[in-house]
Amino acid sequence: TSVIRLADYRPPAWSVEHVALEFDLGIDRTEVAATLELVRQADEPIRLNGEGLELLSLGVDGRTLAEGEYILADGVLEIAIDAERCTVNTRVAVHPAENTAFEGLYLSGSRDRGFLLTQCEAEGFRHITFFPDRPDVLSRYTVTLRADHDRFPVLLAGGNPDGEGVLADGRHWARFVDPHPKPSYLFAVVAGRLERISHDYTTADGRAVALHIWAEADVIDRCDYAMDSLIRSMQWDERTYGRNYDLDVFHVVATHDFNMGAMENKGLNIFNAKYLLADPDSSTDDEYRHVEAVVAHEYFHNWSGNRVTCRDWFQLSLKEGLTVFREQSFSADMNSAPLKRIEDVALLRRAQFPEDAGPLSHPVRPSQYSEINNFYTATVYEKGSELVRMLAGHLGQEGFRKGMDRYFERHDGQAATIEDFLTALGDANGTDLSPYLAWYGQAGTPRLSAEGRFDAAQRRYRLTLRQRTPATAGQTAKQALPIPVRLSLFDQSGKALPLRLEGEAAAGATERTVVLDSAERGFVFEDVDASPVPSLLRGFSAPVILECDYVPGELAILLRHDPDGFNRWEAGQQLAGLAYDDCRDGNVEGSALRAWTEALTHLFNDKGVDDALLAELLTPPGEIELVERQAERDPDRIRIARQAMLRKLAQRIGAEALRARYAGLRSETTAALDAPSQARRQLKRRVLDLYALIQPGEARELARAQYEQAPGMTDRLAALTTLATLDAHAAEAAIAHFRQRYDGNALALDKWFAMQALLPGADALARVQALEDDQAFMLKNPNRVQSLLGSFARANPTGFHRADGAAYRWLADRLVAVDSLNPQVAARVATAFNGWKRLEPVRREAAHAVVAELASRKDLSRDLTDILARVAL
Ligand code: B3K
Ligand code: ZN
Repeated sequence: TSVIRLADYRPPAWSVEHVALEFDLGIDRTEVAATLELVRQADEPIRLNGEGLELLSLGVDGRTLAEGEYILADGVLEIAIDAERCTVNTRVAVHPAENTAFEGLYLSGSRDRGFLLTQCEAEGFRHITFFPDRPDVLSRYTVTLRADHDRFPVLLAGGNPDGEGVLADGRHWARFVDPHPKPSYLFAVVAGRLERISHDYTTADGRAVALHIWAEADVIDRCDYAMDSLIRSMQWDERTYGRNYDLDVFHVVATHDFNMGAMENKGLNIFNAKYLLADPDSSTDDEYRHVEAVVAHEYFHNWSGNRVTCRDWFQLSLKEGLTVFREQSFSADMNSAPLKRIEDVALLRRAQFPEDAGPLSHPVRPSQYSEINNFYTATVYEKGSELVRMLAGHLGQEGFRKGMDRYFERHDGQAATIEDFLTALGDANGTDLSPYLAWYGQAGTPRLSAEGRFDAAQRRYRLTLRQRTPATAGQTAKQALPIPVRLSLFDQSGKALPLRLEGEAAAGATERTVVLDSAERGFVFEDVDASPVPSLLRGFSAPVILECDYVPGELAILLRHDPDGFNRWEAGQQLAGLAYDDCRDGNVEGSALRAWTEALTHLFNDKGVDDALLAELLTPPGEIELVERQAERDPDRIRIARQAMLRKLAQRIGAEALRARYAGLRSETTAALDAPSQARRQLKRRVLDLYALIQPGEARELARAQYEQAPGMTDRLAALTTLATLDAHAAEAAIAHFRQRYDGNALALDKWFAMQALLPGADALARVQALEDDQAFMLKNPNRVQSLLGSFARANPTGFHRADGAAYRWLADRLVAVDSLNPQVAARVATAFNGWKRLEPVRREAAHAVVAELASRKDLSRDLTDILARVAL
């Protein structure tokens, strides 16, 4: 397969000033006529991308080209021409109902009731028409849709409406004009039977905007929370970044058939229903927050992505890292900032750190790819956001806003690079941010080690910071990066000390940021009376792994006294890691295990601790994160050790206290969505799960009762999970009840599949195989595949990594089947093989055989082949 390299970037040889598209829509066959106004930029032929298109006619400046006057090969239509400008006309046919890859124009739902829609990012537009399908070609679009009125009553495209009318034979038409030049990946159309909810919005700069959320009739009553989230997102971007919406209409459409979360098409966002629909009876609290976050994310792209887009796909994080950062800030403002930070850091560690440590590791700005769709990764998104966060921290709130204003002003209507971004932020603040560029080009998670030495005679504390980044796949030489370390020093009573660095006149705040910009540096703090406890990397000020030889008692001090919720949690996570080491080593009397259980018991009994924070504190790092603490990776042993530490904690808190707390939380049960109610539900779940470790019989009865009386999905699904984890057989009746209660509710059924796919242990595979026979299971729906295959392979370590390799062989077989329908989804699930090399020898051998066999096949898609080739290396 051919490799695309950043170093080979060349500007487009022809630009497209205007494109007029006319669609004659049909489920089996759609014809697309395109008129491109091209302008020469370099001495080269016109090259248009096109894949899977049936070319019906081709003309230049009104003259039909004969065969021989153009070359059509390898997905490129080449036309040699002398003129400086020209008009190219093409007419092609495509076949939406046959498109199971969900890229380009395809059918969502059934033939007789479903609707047509498009997905273009990254390179789907070339499946619709011939075009220079690259993000640095920005054009104005006029789109005309024609279709049968009864079958396709609603016709939508991005841009402002520009007329509609009736045609002969029961057909109708609608036209849309988008005044903002955009790249082809932001193009979208939707056509079919859809209902809508609407809201009249006025932007801060006075534009009247009609907001419409569209969905099929059976789910339209579940769109209100999305509309509420959209309005709050628009107001937040006006307030926080001074960014206003820029068209007269904004459409959002829900589909059950989508390869990813959602898509920011200009003026016509399209959402996976999972991230748009919400109601208390079928959505959990987490899902409500996801809807809010994804609606915001796609809306924020209107500026960070659409008005300023990417020059090439290597710059993907320019829009994605930045937009994730904006979305995270929004969610922090809407909810609790420390809890949001906990959630984000936990996700980074669970999803990005393993990616960065394995064969699929790549820099936030990759230097090469063979399939760009495989680079919509946790590294580009989540680590990319962490890099923006470091820049924002460096500039401060006001400076960052000034820098963003400059970036949007300077690059509005352009396709920009990551250098452009850093330069604009730096210029607006009179500072040079280029040292941070190194973060974008270097893969791997830096290890930050910290060593403190207290000098009683001098009343000084010397903190030595060092950094080192281990070699990653294909990148062995690593350089030192600028690592901002926000820190405080606490005395033994838990009081934060005013900080004065050597050479400074007076002590300042109790928290400050130092930057480690070389391999090693020492920082000397003056006027320190006793050996302090350092609190480092506060707020997770850089995406690194901190290595600091804390004794458990020091972490216990931070866990109890740190006034910041995030740092408290972080101290707890570090202490839990040490407690895990004790359990792993069979050291049940270990001092870390004791310190952890004691500190948490103390917090459990402290009525001043917020319910949601307590629930987080009671959750140690998950099985996937803990593999890092294991030389020989055996998921069964990891689970056993983790369960053992949790049982110790439950014993230390005590059955009586757990039961009483559960009863208290239970008595306040409602389905209300306010933060305290959500927090109670979350804590109740943690408490019941701890209780189940020491009183399984009683916990089962409590879970059963909670399932039956649950007022909403959060309590219902939590109870079902607890019940099934305790004893899958005893949970059968409840599992069957849930299945029947939600028959026909696709999103609820996805949770039902996922819940069972995640049940730990060697019999998980048999359970998953039985679920494949359920009537509601289908390989052609990405959400269903993710909920059963994806959950099992990516998030059920003891189930997937069965020592006999049976689950590996089963997954390989399914991947081939999924790949023949939908390569993007197959490739995503295949990343489950990411960590096979570091498994213990028996599992490693089993996985190796399967991965090598798969990787040698010649009949797989480019998407899946690329993942397998890198994983197998
Ligand atoms: N930009 C889209 C992702 C497109 C993925 C293409 N394979 C969603 C988002 O990040 O907002
Ligand atoms: Zn995005």
